[in-house]
Amino acid sequence: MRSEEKTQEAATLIVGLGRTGLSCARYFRSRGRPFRIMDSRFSPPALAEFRRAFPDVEPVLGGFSRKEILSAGEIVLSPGISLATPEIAEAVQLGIPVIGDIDIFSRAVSEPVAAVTGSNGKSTVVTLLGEMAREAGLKVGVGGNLDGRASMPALDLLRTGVHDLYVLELSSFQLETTQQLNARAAVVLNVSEDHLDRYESMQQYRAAKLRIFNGCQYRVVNLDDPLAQPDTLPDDRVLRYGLSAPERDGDFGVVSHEGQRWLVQGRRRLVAVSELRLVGEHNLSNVLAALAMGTAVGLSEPSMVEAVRQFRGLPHRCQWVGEYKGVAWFNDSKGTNVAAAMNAISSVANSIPGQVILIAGGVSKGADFRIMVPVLRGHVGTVVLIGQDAGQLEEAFSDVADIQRAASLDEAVSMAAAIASPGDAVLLSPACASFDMFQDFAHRGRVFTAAVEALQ
Ligand code: UMA
Repeated sequence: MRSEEKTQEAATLIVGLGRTGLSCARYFRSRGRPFRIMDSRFSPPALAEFRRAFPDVEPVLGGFSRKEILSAGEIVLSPGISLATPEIAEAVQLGIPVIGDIDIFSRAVSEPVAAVTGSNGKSTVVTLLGEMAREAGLKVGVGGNLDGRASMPALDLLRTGVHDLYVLELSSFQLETTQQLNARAAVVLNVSEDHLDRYESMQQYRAAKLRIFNGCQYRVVNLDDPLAQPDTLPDDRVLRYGLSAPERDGDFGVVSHEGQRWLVQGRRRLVAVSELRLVGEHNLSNVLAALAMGTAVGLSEPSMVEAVRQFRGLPHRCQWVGEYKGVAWFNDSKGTNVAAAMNAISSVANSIPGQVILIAGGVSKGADFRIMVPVLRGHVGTVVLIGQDAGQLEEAFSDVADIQRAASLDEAVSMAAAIASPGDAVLLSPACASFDMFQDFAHRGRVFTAAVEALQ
């Protein structure tokens, strides 16, 4: 065998040609490292972009070639592919190193990394933490698992220059292949059933999440969720948070003081709950997690508190849009099913003195809207209905709320504005899909936001 062939065979093999695979390819090329790339699909999502950027590399497509995999010097596995995939498991058994993009990332950076995982709330905490760092004047790179137009896989963050701090959202899939993250601060927000199609048990899923603490300096611990806590904790470099009054001076928690609830560290009041634009108890927990993480990476308290006050939430998820004439407006266009809409209604209702005016409707997907009646009762005075299945929602809700019908979302916003009184909130949480009137939920949310902003 000629020596160049031998080198090529033993090269790094990237498995997966999605966003992660592409980011790994770019990274290796920028370092002059040869690589091969494979995907089990014939037409993986990043193929066209890959071919444009790397015309000299022919991807192996349409299956996992055992021969290619077992002759690789090192395998970089994309998060969507399980380590239990037979060809990958065989490679592991043969001692071929199988790593992920996060391992490569953590070896490449010397700046501090704040790492966040959990079953729920990851994106909120990561986005808020990024805002806190920006408010503190840092150049911050925010990415990882985080979904959305502006977000980047971890390695792509390195292409946008050196940052003072990296804030990564990490999934259990990414953590499976992460040996030593060495984060400055890490948190598991919560652990609840998820991805059990990939894991044999909750224990296995939880174990993947807890790998986030490998080699980290500061562990941030949620006192309210035992499953999210590491099995052993050192005595120092632990920051704790929870929704109760703090037991220890450095803990973050919630207290009542003169009729107001406050987020506190120890006995120090940081920000009143009424000042937050985020709604729902789960979000108080998310804000406390971000405060603890920010403290661990050395952000100043005034910048963190200011960012908390300004934070409107993630786009289309119970996002605060504005307050006009004493009425708060929320965009929960991502509430495309009954369960999501019910959560949004109770979160908003519990954060305001008045009633909720709900804008709902669209494509019902066969849902049973009567399930929502107990949540509507006492909280929702009027429902303004839009979309093709408005009749089904009217039938379910007409005993508990006033029903209005609107021909468009713009009209629904005008009707809601005319009905609402100071202290009320108008919430778009459709409990339905959007494709009868919009391209997708994000388009629906943008139309809503523009209509609300036009009220001014
Ligand atoms: N796949 C194949 N064959 C392959 C490679 C992938 O069938 O050879 C399938 C996978 O089974 C999966 C899909 O393709 O269903 C995507 O897998 P991928 O690893 O190529 O995904 P990427 O495009 O690299 O995106 C991944 C994350 N996706 C997953 O973990 C499934 C993205 O998180 C993440 O934003 C991105 O890396 C950058 O870091 C998305 C996600 O849904 C938002 N994450 C899950 C979640 O949040 O619940 C974990």
